[in-house]
Amino acid sequence: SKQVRPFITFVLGGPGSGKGTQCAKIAETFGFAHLSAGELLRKEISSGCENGEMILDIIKEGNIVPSEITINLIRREIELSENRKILVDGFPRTNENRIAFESIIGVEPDLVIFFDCPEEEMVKRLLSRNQGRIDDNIETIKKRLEVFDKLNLPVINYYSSKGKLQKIKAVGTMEEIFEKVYPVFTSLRF
Ligand code: UP5
Ligand code: MG
Repeated sequence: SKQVRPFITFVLGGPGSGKGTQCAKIAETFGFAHLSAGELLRKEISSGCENGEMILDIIKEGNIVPSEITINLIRREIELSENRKILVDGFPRTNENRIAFESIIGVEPDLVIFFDCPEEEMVKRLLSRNQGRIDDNIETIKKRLEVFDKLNLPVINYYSSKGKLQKIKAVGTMEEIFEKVYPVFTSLRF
C-alpha cells in the first residue's frame, strides 16, 4: 500500500551501457516498476507541453535537464504506481540531481546498480540502435560520454563510498549480463 515507503533502486551507467535493457528484465523477473528518466523526458517533448522545447534542446546537446523538472516527473510516476518496488533508470545524472532528489522526495535509494561498460562498446551499441533517437548521432554521443564522465561518475563514486553500489561489468550478451544482475535481487529481503 502507499503507506509503505518505496524500495528505490537507482540504475546508472553510461549511454548505451544497457540500463533500459536490464531494467526491463529486472522489472519482469522481480516485479519492479521501471521508471526511465530519459523516457519520461522524451514523453514530455512529444506531449508538446510548455517545457518540451527546452527539454529537446538540452537532450539534443547531451546536457542535463534541470533537476526540478526530472524529479517532478519521477515523483508523479512513483505516486501513480501501486508498486512499491521502483527502478529509477538513468537518474541521478549529477550530484546536484542527487541532492535535489533527497531533499524533494525525502528518501535515499536502497540500492544503486552501475553498469560498467567500455566506451567503444557503448558507442557501437548506440550507433546501431536505429530507433530514431535525436541524441543517437556521433556528435551527441561524444557529448553524452563527456557529461557522463564529468558529472555522473562522481555520483557513482559517492554511492560506492556509502556502500550502496553494485558494480556490474556490462559486457557480453544481454543474458550474460542479466546472470550477474540476478543474484543482486534474489539476495534482497523486502
Ligand atoms: N544492447 C543492450 N545490451 C546489449 C548487450 N549486452 N549487447 C549488445 N547490445 C546490447 O541499450 C542500448 C542499445 O544497445 C540498444 O539498442 C540495446 O538493444 C543494445 P539500452 O538498454 O537502451 O542502454 P541504455 O543504457 O538505456 O542507453 P540510453 O541511450 O538510454 O542511455 P542514456 O543514459 O544516454 O539515455 P537516457 O534516456 O537515460 O537519457 C537521455 C538524455 O536525457 C540524457 O543524455 C540527458 O540529456 C537527458 N536526461 C536528463 O537530463 N536527466 C535525467 O535524469 C535523465 C536523462
Ligand atoms: Mg535507456
